[in-house]
Amino acid sequence: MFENLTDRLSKTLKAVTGQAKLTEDNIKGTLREVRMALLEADVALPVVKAFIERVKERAVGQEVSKSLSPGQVFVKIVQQELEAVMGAANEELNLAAQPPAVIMMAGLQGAGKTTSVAKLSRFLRERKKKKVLVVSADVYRPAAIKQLETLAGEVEVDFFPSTVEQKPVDIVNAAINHAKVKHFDVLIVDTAGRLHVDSDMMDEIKDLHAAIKPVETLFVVDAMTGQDAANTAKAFNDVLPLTGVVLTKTDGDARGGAALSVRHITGKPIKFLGVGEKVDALEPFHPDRVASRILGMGDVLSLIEEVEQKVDKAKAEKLAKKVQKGKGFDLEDFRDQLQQMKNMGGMSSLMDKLPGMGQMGQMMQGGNMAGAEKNFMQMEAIINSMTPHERRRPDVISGSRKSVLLPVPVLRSRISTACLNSTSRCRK
Ligand SMILES: Nc1nc2c(ncn2[C@@H]2O[C@H](COP(=O)(O)OP(=O)(O)O)[C@@H](O)[C@H]2O)c(=O)[nH]1
Ligand SMILES: [Mg+2]
Repeated sequence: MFENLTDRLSKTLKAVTGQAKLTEDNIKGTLREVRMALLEADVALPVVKAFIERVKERAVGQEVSKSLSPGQVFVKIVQQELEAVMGAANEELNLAAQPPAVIMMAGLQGAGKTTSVAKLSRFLRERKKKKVLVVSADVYRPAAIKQLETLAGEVEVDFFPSTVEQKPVDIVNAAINHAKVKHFDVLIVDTAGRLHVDSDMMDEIKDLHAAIKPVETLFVVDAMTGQDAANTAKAFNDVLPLTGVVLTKTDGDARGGAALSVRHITGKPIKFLGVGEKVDALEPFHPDRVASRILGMGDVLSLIEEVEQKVDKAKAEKLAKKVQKGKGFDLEDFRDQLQQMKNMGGMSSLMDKLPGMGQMGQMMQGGNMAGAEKNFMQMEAIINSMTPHERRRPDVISGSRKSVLLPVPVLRSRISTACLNSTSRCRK
């Protein structure tokens, strides 16, 4: 999902990350690029405008953080605003109701309602340990009822039978009674596809909603319809009080306009993403993770935050000054660096969070990475075993301990220059 948008945005933002300074000019240029990228991804215009406005407002006159370059600050703002536009945090289903908690699905023909009923049943049964009953109120197509029955069998939840001769309200009331008697936690109601301009069909679902009072009314919509997904959701929401959106077919959507528009346009959160045809292809929607994915940054923002929290900025500056003054880098300094890296979760954790490094990290995990981490630990132990004098004067270190430190280029040069000016103790 989001391949095109990710491509465009990460290129644009890469250019600004390196900038030492953010000026009105380079912000303007970058914002223009971001705006184009969003429009090409079919994000709704009001969303694009509001987004750009917010980023601009925050980026100009942004206090520059101690640990981040202005370019990085800009990327962080874009990330945070992407999250904000999509709705800050994952919104779970609200199932706090007298059982059965009724969930009603609504949407256009072919949006993925029936498939999503099955996926959601499976999710609730497996992950939330709920006893789930499903029922079809799609009385216009006999095949639709049969489809739900088959899917219910596949995900191993109970199916409440219905026929095309029945009225939707009667079907669902009977299912609710059955669920009460049999102690089901959740009842999911599948409905027929309808257009928001079809007033008879909209009246039908309004009446059904009023009669069964679902705790969740989910609008199921195809991500590939882009900003239209948000507009249709809004039109439905005007008639039917929706509690959330299931965005389907995101596996086929390279643009991402729907994911970005729905919240802003409808005021309702996306609660789940459909990510494939299979019954397990459902993911709770996490705006923060999706924002990272869109920026093609892996989880670099957590990394930035970690650097801010965990790297001792004052120590780093002192070291930089020391090195600049030609006082050199001793083993105390090296140990500090090792410890700071350890604070951040070690090398493999760093690699994992780097953009495009996910796979590389995995490849290295088994071999080189583990070896490197072990080396670092060994070095730290050796340095810890030294006297403060030895740490400041690596030249006095004797042979076997020295050989462990020699693979580190910066230490090798320190040790060998020190050795040139030193006594025989060093030469071994
Ligand atoms: N690739 C993909 N296909 C999906 C997804 N959700 C549903 N579909 C497909 O969309 C088509 C219509 O789904 P269906 O549940 O019958 O739609 P309904 O008319 O709204 O009930 C079916 O072929 C599904 O397999 C999804 O997340 N990804
Ligand atoms: Mg259906």
